[in-house]
Amino acid sequence: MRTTAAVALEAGKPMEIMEVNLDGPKAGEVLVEIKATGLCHTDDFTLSGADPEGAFPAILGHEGAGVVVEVGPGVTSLEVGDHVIPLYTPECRECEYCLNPKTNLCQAIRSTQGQGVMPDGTSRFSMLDGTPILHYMGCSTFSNHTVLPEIALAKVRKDAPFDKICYIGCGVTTGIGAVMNTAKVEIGSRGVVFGLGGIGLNVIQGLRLAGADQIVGVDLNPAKVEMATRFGMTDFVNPKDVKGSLVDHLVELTGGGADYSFDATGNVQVMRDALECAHKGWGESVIIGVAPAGAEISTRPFQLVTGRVWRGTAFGGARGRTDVPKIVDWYMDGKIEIDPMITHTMPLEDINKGFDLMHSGESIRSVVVY
Ligand code: NAD
Ligand code: AHE
Ligand code: ZN
Repeated sequence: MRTTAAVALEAGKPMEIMEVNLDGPKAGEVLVEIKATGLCHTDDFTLSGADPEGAFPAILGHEGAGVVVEVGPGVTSLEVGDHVIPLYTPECRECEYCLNPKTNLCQAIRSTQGQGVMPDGTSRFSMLDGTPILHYMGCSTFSNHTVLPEIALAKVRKDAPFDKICYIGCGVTTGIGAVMNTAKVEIGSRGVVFGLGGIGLNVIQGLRLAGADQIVGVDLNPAKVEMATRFGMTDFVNPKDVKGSLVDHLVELTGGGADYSFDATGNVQVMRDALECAHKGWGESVIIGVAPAGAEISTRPFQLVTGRVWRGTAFGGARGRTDVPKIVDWYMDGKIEIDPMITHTMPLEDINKGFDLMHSGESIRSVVVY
């Protein structure tokens, strides 16, 4: 079939909207019509050329929601008409990772996914002249239609709005899951969140749900304060306004350090500050942000010797096929909020403008509606 997609032809260049060829689903695969997709900073990171796994031409996008159009041979858990959210962290329920309760990092298709191809080693997308186009994070939601493995789709209820629940495909689940699944924050905790964007705001929302007493937000952009406060931030710190050490300031503000801190910026110096503002003896710091190729984190080992814990999280530790339908229920039941964070919607033709809004700090989440 033919479909319309935003194609990333090369790093550092705006995507181009074009008709592309899409082959139908092979065994174990599913053809999905994407109805809406969010723009996550990770898409921008890959488009910029900073992603060691970035390869072009590719169809980016990994925060979508849509409808099953066709199932390939052997698909048993989905049928035409089902509503689905694509999963860049699949859940095969069989590999040694899925069978280990300590991780959500299903590895069943990770190597081919990282190379931009389907599990059989080929791409379903091509240009009209036949040139193959790579998949991205196994999702490619910047295409109106895409093909995914069955294990990379969460089936969700049909009354949930696509233009809101697409955000559960990454940002919402990552932020709330970092608090609930990775940090396992206790009632009464003090948290510090670096970066009040599409992910950090959901960390804040997660901290409030977990019953944190103090939720400190740190961002260079004061325009983020209003939304962060709405979602539960109790204190705001702009590093530009702090005289002296930011870490010392945060330790004082939290009465000795954060029980839990989170990096949602992708900046390795921020990751260090996040670790070092955690409380001596027990503070845990969770890295969510994705750093560019070649970037490394560092700290004095004494920071860990004296009881701080440094850890990371992918997709908020969520097991997608199991957890994502529940998070959709939380949204539909009013337990979590999504709508205010979606500050802009646009047609696919304007997707590059969505990234401009991200760069200027004007948006929280932009959503493309097909
Ligand atoms: P975003 O652009 O919406 O938000 C980033 C925020 O960080 C902005 O508000 C910006 O002003 C702030 N910021 C930037 N530099 C800062 C600094 N030095 N100090 C304080 N604040 C600073 O991005 P997003 O979509 O929220 O993504 C955030 C990060 O999380 C990205 O690195 C993204 O790639 C990563 N991410 C990781 C996962 C995962 O599973 N681990 C999932 C989604 C996104
Ligand atoms: N390809 C990058 C790493 C990118 C990365 O860390 N991705 C996160 C999801 S970000 C979503 O917005 C993730 O899930 N990582 C686990 C995995 O297996 O990819 C690089 O540095 O090579
Ligand atoms: Zn993302």
